[in-house]
Amino acid sequence: RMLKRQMRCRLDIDRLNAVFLAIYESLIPPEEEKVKQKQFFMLLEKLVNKEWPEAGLYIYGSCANSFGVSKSDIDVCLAIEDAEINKSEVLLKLADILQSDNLQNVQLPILLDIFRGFCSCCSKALTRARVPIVKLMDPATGISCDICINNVLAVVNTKLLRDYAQIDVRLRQLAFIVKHWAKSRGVNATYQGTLSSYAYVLMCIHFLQQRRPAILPCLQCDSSRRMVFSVVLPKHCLFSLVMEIGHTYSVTVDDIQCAYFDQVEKLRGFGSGNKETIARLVWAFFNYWAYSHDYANAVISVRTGSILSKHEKEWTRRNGNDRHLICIEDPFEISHDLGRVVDKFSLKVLREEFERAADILHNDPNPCATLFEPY
Ligand code: 3AT
Ligand code: MG
Repeated sequence: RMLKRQMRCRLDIDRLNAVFLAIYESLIPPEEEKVKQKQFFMLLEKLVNKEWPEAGLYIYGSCANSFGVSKSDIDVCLAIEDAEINKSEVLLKLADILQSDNLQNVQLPILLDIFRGFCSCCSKALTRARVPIVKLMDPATGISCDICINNVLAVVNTKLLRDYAQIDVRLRQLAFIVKHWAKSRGVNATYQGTLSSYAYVLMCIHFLQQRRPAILPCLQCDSSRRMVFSVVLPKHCLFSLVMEIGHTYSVTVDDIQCAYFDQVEKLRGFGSGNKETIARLVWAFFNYWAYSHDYANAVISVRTGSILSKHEKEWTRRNGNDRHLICIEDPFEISHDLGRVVDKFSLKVLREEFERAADILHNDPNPCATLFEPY
């Protein structure tokens, strides 16, 4: 009877696959939007290079990590290699440049705000200096953009996420659905104690690393490690490949060494031994966070491709405003728990939302409508 129930459940869940894929497709930004973002970025680059010829301008966050849905804001980092710089002064200068008409025949971006609050990616910065940002809007396209200074770690973690996304399309599909759910249900706001989009994407990567067979590898694992994986070729031939995965990419940022295997084109097909559909993965993701995750002891770690213990990370008690109630290790800044914004009230909200999502997928006759219902 159990087997029958599981089989029925499998059929029911897989029936939802087309619906989830359609939602995913509808969220992908159209090509023309990407082109406009690029043009806007090139305009910014021109303006910035005139004043700081040595500086680099980088897009990070969802417009560059391939997890951006249509109409996302652009996150931009201005990298200036000068230890002495005063970030606020640079941003004031930048604001000045953006307001003065020093490019002919170009519609300049509108400066919306300069503020010293938290940049979206630095809500972690409770113990660090607050990061000032400039907010802009391109009048021609309505594109909004946040610029901050020297947030190079975010540029590097953006690359890591983008590289993971190239290995198996199910990561991008799952993360789009999870982000869409989190935004619809109001659980994607670090200032309210819920999780950032970055944290949700890491949860998805970790989850796919844990499937059996694994859908994603661990790109940061020791350079000495060999990776064995199966590739299913047409006509169902199964090949086992053994690959040495050394650290082909390595940079040091703020004294943190960021190294991993980034030749991801060699890993396409890594997850092909696992045939789980996107609908099944969405259901299993919510089920994991609703009913299987060990909130009392576990830390999810994309860096090691495993679950660590709070004990070994010394994340067993509250430290100032940082709590460790849901623990997500940053892949590079490993002392940084992305869950530290979550307090006991917002944890309850989060867990209830995970349970709600899992139960809807299990029982609701029309789950997709209910799942994304605005809260
Ligand atoms: P949205 O589509 O804008 O919701 P996003 O991926 O752009 O998603 P955020 O705007 O929250 O996510 O953050 C922008 C980037 O900043 C994403 C990631 O590269 C970096 N980032 C965000 N939060 C953190 C964090 N707590 N620690 C380190 N890097 C972070
Ligand atoms: Mg963003």
